Amino acid sequence: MTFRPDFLWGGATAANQCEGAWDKDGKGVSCSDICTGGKYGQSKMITPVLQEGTFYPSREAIDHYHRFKEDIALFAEMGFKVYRFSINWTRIFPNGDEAEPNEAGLKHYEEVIDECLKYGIEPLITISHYEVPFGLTKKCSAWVSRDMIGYFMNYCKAIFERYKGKVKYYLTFNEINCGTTATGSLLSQGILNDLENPTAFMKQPDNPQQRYQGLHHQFIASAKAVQLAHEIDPNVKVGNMMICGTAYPLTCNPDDVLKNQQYNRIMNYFCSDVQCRGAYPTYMNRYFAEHGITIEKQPGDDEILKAGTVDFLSFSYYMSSCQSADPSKQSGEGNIIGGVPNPYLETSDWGWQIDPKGLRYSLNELYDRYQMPLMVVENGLGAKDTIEEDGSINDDYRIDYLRQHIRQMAEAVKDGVDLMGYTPWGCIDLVSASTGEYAKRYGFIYVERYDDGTGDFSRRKKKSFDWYKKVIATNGEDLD
Ligand code: BGP
Repeated sequence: MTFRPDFLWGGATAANQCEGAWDKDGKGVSCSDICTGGKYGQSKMITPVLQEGTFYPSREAIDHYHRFKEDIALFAEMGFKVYRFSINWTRIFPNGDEAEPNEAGLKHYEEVIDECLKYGIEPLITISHYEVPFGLTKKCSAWVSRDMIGYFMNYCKAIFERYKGKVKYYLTFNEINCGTTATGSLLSQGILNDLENPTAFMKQPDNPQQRYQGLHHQFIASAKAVQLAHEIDPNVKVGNMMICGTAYPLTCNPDDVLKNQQYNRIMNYFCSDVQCRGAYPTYMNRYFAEHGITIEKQPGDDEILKAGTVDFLSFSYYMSSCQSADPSKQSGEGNIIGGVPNPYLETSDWGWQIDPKGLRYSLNELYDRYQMPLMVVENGLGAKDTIEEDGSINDDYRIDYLRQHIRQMAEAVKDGVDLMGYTPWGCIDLVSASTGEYAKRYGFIYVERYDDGTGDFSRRKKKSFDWYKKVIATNGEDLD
């Protein structure tokens, strides 16, 4: 058997992309709630002042808030061992800065957790997945301010205490390294400097000084959360979560190789170096100096980072890219991680380059570097699905994508990587984070909801549903 017997097969979602019920039971407004719908090639908009008559996909999303029992029953039918979901911070602290948590929010997630446990599914909770309270953006520019650490710790304390004994696995910040790019400003860090006018999501004004200071605060908050979780319940394991944007040098020209090394350091390693090793890597000193960035630290910060390293490393993996030192090489459109297209790879309908072997390569690189258990907590193919006349959805392209990636995970395990689990993204169709649309579907379960606001939210199994069920039942041995 290739995968360990307790391998955590499952699926992943995030509250802002699936729950809907955006203003129910005392929930406040999150940074995702001010984003409109968009589509490939047409950026969604950030509207700090909500606009009447505009389509905001997170308002209803796929109504998982009201239908979680039906959805978890379907996950159980596939044999899930784990369900990765996020708690929407604004259900627990609507503006982020209240003294007491909102009981209705705590109760809701307790019901979700209990429903998972009923089927023997481990809840894996992302504490912050693109759901920074917009109240904190307005109050203090969110993670730019050190006050955020206190607000975040109140939130962590409330959920760690409430779910003690029920939840074993937490992730602190989804794709924390998004904060190394301008695209992460709002969703990852809650930074929005113009609070009056709409801004295109794909063209957010960039302020690296703010982003890197924000990251420092997130590192401290994450380290403190790891310690607090262990104090409250020593059985809990806390992981970090990064977007794994593996890059290759476009050519063997040493200039490309160096460019690529630098890219990988900033994009892929910086945050994990801090969170897994407990200290800033030395290569950042030069980067900060050359980019005019000064990180304001307080006495004791270095000790906090050392004491709060994570128990495991988790990451999303969708694609890879190439780096070139030649400025005439154009960046690939749609590849959110940027970079030059790889001539050896195929590209999805949304411009993401499909690279299963890159997953094996990345798992090996990460394991060699950190020697800690790894978990692939997002992976999948965003694609258009069609309902056939007989009602079936034959998503062979998705099965093929997942099969190839699981094969490469198996190779990595044979290479010696300690892999804990796999939770493909959007195990049920949901709203896309980058484009804000329903049409980009990832699920094993189809949801009848469309970008024009029609659809009754009903669920139906795709062909991949039974395929994944068999994969889980055979612990990844039968991928046909
Ligand atoms: C990651 C996010 C998810 C998810 C996924 C797919 O970046 O953590 O929230 O959405 O990517 O991306 P998209 O929805 O843009 O296709």
